[in-house]
Amino acid sequence: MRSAMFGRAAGRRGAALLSALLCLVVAVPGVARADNPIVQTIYTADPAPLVHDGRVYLYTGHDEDGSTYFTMREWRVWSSADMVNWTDHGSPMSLATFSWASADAWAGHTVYRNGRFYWYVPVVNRATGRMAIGVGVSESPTGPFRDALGRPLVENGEIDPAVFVDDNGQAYLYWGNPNLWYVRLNTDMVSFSGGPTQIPLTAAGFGARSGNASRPTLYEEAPWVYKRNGLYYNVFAAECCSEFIGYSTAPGPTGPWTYRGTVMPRQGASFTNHAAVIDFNGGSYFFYHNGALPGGGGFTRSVAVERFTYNSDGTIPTINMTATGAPQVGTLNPYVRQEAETIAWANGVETEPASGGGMNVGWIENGDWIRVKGVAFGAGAASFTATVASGTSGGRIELRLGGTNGTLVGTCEVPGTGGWQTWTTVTCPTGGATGTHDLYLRFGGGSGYLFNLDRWQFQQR
Ligand code: FUB
Repeated sequence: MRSAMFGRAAGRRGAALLSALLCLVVAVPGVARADNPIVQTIYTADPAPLVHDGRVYLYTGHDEDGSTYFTMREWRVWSSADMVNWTDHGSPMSLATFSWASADAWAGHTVYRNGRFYWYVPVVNRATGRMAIGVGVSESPTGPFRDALGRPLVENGEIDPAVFVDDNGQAYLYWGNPNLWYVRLNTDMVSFSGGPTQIPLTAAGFGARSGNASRPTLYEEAPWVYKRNGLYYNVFAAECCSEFIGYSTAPGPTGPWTYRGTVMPRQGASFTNHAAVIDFNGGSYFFYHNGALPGGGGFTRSVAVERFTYNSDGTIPTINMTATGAPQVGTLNPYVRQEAETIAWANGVETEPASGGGMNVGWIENGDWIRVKGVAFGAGAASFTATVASGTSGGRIELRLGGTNGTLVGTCEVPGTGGWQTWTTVTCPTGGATGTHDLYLRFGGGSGYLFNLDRWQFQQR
């Protein structure tokens, strides 16, 4: 996966800029630091979170580096139990999954039903040249996903599928730009009853837009439909360009909709936005995208998240983009195996598929670092173990608390192992790691790429 944002030559410029942006804050121990956007190793777009078994699985698109259009060839999955440390699960679905698709791996949505995960995505149908909606299916939230049908589920040249399953089991697929459509899905989730139906785009339902006779309402694209306390919500991208996020509510899943106003104003250096709303562990979360990473913009976007509280009447407050993001839910346990690609903030590194499954952190150079937030050491750690590989002569992992120059609680030397996927385990003693801290894995060594890191774990005193 050497095409990531901070890949080899060009990527170093991005990494240097990101370092420069961050050093102002990381140099001061104890100062809160940006956690948005969620992913720093690649550009991500079009968030679609799913809560399952105590974790949030975040399905995204992937804007290619240097893209000057919505150049997107694969989808990505991340997950978190605490909303700040996100595990990279790589790309379990791409255009190649759909033999009939030729381009545009755009905004999708994943739902769980019948023991399976169904991922609805818009892609170009090679045979017709039109946007169509396909369905990936997997028994695991992290895939791999396969084509459920071998053909589009539905095709009318419009995009941005979103699925809502009502309490009575009836599922609805919504999608559309410039129109807004729905169809009733059967319980198999890959067929439907009746035909696609247009939701009337009225000013009362979706707000009035002026100066655009062909698009008389604010509705643009990206519907996200859910139900809360008996009220149905449709949160959508409004009035391109640039887009803001608006929402409507209804007494039923098909309307009639009433426009309720702005959720997120036009902000954030991307002319599109794309929202998703979930509840997790007692909090409500609003996902969106912007152009906040170095090199970011309308075609190089990044997914971010904010926590919010509904107003007492059920309306959604105005939510602004922040660099701080959502607070951590709980802590991270360092005494169980942690994947190296579980990251609150990454500086200079990338990820790639590991030979033994999952992902590893790679492209590590002298001075790069990873922040893992809210690590609960308790009474103290005695040692640290990491699974590493190096096709050169290795380097070292400095374990620091609170900042890249924070208290050094251990240093692990990493040897050359004869290959970037030739894994070995290194262990080093640690001292002074007690209580709960942000852990910085700071990498050091000579020039060039030093080593890869697959996983790590502390041992208790
Ligand atoms: O990412 C490609 C397109 O941009 C999505 O399908 C739209 O929602 C907009 O975010």
